[in-house]
Amino acid sequence: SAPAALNFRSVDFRGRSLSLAELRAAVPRARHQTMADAEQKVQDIITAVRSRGFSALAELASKFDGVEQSHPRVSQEALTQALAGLDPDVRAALEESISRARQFADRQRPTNVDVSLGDGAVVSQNWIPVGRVGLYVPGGLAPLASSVIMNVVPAVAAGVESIALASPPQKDFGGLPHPTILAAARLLGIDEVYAIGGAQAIVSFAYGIPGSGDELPIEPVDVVTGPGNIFVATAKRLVKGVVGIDSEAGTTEIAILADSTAQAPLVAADLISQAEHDPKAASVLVTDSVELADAVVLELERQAAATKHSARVLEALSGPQSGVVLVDDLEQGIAVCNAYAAEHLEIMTADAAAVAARIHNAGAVFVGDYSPVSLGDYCAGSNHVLPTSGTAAFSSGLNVTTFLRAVQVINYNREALEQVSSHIVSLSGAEDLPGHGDAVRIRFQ
Ligand code: HSO
Ligand code: ZN
Repeated sequence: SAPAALNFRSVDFRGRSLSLAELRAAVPRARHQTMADAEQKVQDIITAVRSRGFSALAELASKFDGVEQSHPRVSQEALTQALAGLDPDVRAALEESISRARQFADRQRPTNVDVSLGDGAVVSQNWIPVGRVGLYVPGGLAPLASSVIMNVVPAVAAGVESIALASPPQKDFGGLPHPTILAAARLLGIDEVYAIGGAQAIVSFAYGIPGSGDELPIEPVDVVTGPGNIFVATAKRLVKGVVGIDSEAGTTEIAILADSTAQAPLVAADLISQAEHDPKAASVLVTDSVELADAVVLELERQAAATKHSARVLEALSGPQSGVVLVDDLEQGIAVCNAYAAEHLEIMTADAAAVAARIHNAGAVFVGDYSPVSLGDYCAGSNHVLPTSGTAAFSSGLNVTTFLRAVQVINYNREALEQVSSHIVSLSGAEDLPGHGDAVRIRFQ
């Protein structure tokens, strides 16, 4: 079918002084209704999976993936075969990506602290890995083998002992996840892999699935991570509290802050690179240059027509979640970007590093013409599982601390406790909790 025409919307903020709340409301965004619809669908999946376990998973695999499944666990032979059949160039690329991700992750582990607050009074903070994690790797519109790396490497660096991975079953591959995804899992030494798609994978990890007879169970996990579409992100939001999550890493977004020095062909190519993920993906240009905005629209038209996933790209670029935001100057541009809190923010301005330093809301910041999002997606060493839809204002991209908890340890001796005992008694009285004070006093009677 002929691709739709490009309709890259334009929002004009010039000459308007908008509050943070007004900026947030006015930036291009997906409509709220889409979120509510997804929530209802995911709620139904939670109910089905929790009440009917593997038989619900089989029904969902049939309905969404067109695959008939008896048990979703992928065999060791399938993992071994996938690695054996992996294209050598792709293997070399995965290995380079793994090596860079490891070097960065290994340095992220926070150090424990022991603080002495007087003789015999020590408090410590110890970073401890969670016991078991469930990692999700998308495979719907594209098989994101690189997401295996982005999930697994920080979990291993954190010291997580039990790691399970899920990715959608593929009709074209005998109901298994995509072979490149299986090969990447094998390369990283992961042997617990499931062919489960989208929201149902998140739900299976969060609640676990009991086995019966010789059917292996899926043990519940402590933390679920991974990128995905709106259904995956919604599932993570709904199971949060039952388990920990990394962030709501949903339908991808790119914002580019550019001035008149930016090169329109590069700006357009990067906007298209993320629009390619999903017809609902967001590509936003923020600029104080009308000339650049016009040049980018021409480039988008030219490049989008020629790209492989043209229809998907044009739909994403033409949606209400995409467009150009015209600003008075860089100052206002920075305010818009901080209000938008993009998953990925590229800075293509004069002195890009100085501008980047003023960004405090973004999943990840890409500085200058030679740090495109594609670099971060595959091979920068940084992580591509990042908070979307404005959640970067309060959550972080996937990293080693996603899999760690800070446990505080309190170790006072008799003299050290005695020194503060009167303060404890006073505060316990002030809070009308005298039992708290008594628990200290009894030690000195
Ligand atoms: N841009 C996606 C990640 C990805 N891209 C994987 C290609 N492969 C979300 O950050
Ligand atoms: Zn991408």
